[in-house]
Amino acid sequence: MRKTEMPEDYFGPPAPEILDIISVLEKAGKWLVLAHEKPDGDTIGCSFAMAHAGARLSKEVMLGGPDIYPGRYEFLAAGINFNVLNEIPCDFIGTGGAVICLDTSTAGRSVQGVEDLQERFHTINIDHHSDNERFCAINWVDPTSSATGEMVTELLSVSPWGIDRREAEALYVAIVTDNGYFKFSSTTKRSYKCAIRLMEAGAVPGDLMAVLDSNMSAEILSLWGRAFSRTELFAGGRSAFFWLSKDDFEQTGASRSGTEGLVNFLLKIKGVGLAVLFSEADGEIRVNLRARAPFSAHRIALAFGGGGHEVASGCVIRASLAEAVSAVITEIEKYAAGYIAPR
Ligand SMILES: [Mn+2]
Repeated sequence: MRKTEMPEDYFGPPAPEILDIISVLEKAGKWLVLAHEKPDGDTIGCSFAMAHAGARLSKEVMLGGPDIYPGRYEFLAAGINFNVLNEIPCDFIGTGGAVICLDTSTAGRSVQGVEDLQERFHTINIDHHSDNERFCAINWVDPTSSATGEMVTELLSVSPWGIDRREAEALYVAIVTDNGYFKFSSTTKRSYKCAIRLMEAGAVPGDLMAVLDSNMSAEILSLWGRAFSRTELFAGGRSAFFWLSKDDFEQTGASRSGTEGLVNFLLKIKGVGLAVLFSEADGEIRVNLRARAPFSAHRIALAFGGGGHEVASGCVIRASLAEAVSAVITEIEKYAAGYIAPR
């Protein structure tokens, strides 16, 4: 076990919830670690980090979530199994066990029944979404964090357990995948402090980036090519979109998770502050939104019953592809009219 020294005030005074979480986890012999549905790098990195830490502390650990996770994060597993769970494994948690939900804003995004566990088990919610529904007994919600990975970095740093190399790698991936490799406006001094802390614990950013950046499949590249070829500007060049049909996924052989990171490319177009990807699935259109200030992706997602962050949000629209595109474009044109394009 490697544990690095750190000045006591490195992150400032810890939130009161951190100390509660440490004391609960210290006592709990069993940890059920849960990632959110359609898992991204943040929830997966945090989940593997907590699962590794639990195993290192000789806890009985079960890691899982409602959906399988993208293969590009498999290198973080290092022997830890990820279980696709349709229900909460109450038998596993037993008496005195703890449930840890990571990066999960609502109970609906977790394994079914998680909101009903408070009476029987210790439930812990660690998240940075401002719209978090606080569905656990302990809810540590910090929307100033660019990733839940920052919060888990602080948690492990403040705890007597420290951070080992595998945990540091998983948390580094959690942070950078959520803040666009320190490019998004959500990135703060604290994000960099966490990165330094994780490097001190053994994470090597160049090595991790090489792995993260070199594991696309030819199928995914073909899928992205189709989207790129359909790029369209609207709202006076302040917004751009592209789309993918069900056929595109079938014909290229790319999986659903193959769209992760794709929508960000539209923000590379000069003057574009709001980017939209429409992906057709069974009976619904998934809409991914990314924004640069002063635009808000969250504001558009909210109009269609979705949620997320200012810079990255999403929603699901039950309509045809053409109808969904038209509805979102209309909403954005109305909204973007009063804004000046970003620098
Ligand atoms: Mn996140």
